[in-house]
Amino acid sequence: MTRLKTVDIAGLDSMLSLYEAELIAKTGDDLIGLACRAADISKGHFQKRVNALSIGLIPITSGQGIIIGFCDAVASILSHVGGKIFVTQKPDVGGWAESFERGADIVMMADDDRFVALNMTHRLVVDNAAATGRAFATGLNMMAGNLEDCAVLVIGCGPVGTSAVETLIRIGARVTIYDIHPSRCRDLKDRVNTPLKSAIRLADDPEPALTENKFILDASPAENIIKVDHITPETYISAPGIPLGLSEAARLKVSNRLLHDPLQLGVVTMLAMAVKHLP
Ligand code: PYL
Repeated sequence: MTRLKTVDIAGLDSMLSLYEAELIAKTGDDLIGLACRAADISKGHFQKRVNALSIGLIPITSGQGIIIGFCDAVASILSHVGGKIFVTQKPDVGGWAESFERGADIVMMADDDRFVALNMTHRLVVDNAAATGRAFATGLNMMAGNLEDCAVLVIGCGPVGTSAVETLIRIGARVTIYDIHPSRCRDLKDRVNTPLKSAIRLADDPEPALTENKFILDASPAENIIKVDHITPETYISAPGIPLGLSEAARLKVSNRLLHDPLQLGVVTMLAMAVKHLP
């Protein structure tokens, strides 16, 4: 998983309204709408439960340590969609103690390997990678109109790509997967939990796959893997991968038929998945 840098999330809070207006223009719905569709819950269920929730964000110092602005960026996204959000004064154990003292219903934190939302009352764990894969696959489906029976290329067979493939198969898309490490493609196909896994095609060369597929989900950290010649007027790209895998010319050519953000869609979808089973 690529580690975000402070520069990736700088100004995210002040740009949220503009970001959401662009999301509505691309997909027809806002952050809550897309996240609820990705989590398969109603907006009413989400808003009724989220408004009653207290959510604690705990900075974590393990591994490469704290990313300046990370917890504040997550807090600004969550505040944008509802709920009582706080970032703990202390990191790690002190943050856990504060979350309990302040009665947090959900606690969120990230180390170098995982970013999770923990539902304290129902002992549920929601992983950002799983939520992000669902969100960006759902967003691609919304941008494109309907991906049922459509060919979709997924680049990157890690946790985000795996979740995206499962979501796309549930939607009824015909999925081709590519990863720079072929074994990861085979592992994904073995790991994907769907009876339709046999329908997944494996690409060993990205070039023909990028030329043949008009619908692309890039869940890889590869830079400049999607080039201007791969873009047609019918191309739609959903790109949870960081950094963005399009060349500058490709990004300009695909115009607004591109979904990409460092945190927004995955964080709101985590929250939707965390409240899904609340009574
Ligand atoms: C969750 C993000 C999305 C993309 N990459 C993931 C990442 O950067 N993970 C590392 C997060 C570290 C956070 C740090 C802190 O500030 O608490 N431990």
